[in-house]
Amino acid sequence: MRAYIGLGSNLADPIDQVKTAIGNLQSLPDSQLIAWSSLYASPPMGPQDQPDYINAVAEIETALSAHQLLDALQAIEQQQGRIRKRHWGERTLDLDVLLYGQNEIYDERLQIPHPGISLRAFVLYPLAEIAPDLKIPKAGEIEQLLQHCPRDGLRKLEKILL
Ligand code: ROI
Repeated sequence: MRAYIGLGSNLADPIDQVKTAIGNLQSLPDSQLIAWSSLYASPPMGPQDQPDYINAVAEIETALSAHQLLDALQAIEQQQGRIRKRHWGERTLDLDVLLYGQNEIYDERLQIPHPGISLRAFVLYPLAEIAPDLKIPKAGEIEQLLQHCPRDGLRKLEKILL
């Protein structure tokens, strides 16, 4: 299955956190890292008294189920010493399953497509960079969503090499 993963960090050297996490995605079991976006800096969504975020999106091909993938992503978060201080607050590393094929999954652990996708510049722009022709279940063509999504202070940084 083709899956897209959102990465975000605003604590403990966020650029390094996101780079390390993309490297760790290369070691996901039964999966292959296909593509990853540039890094982006974005003002915090949520409480404003927290540092800017570094965001990126990665594409994988995986034989894991969506829930197995979530488990594996949470293991990476833990391995990188995840700290989350408050709801909608600063965190060392967030890894979200944005899309899992064209599947729609809604349960206690997973909401796919991720509910934030179509409104969050820090998800949509990096996602469109690596998948410009993507169709998002329930939301539509990414090209169309982009046109209605202001950049909200999003800044494109470097493309990282692994
Ligand atoms: N804000 C930005 N800019 N980037 C994020 O990744 C991010 N993640 C979050 C909340 C707290 C909603 N705000 C964010 O979880």
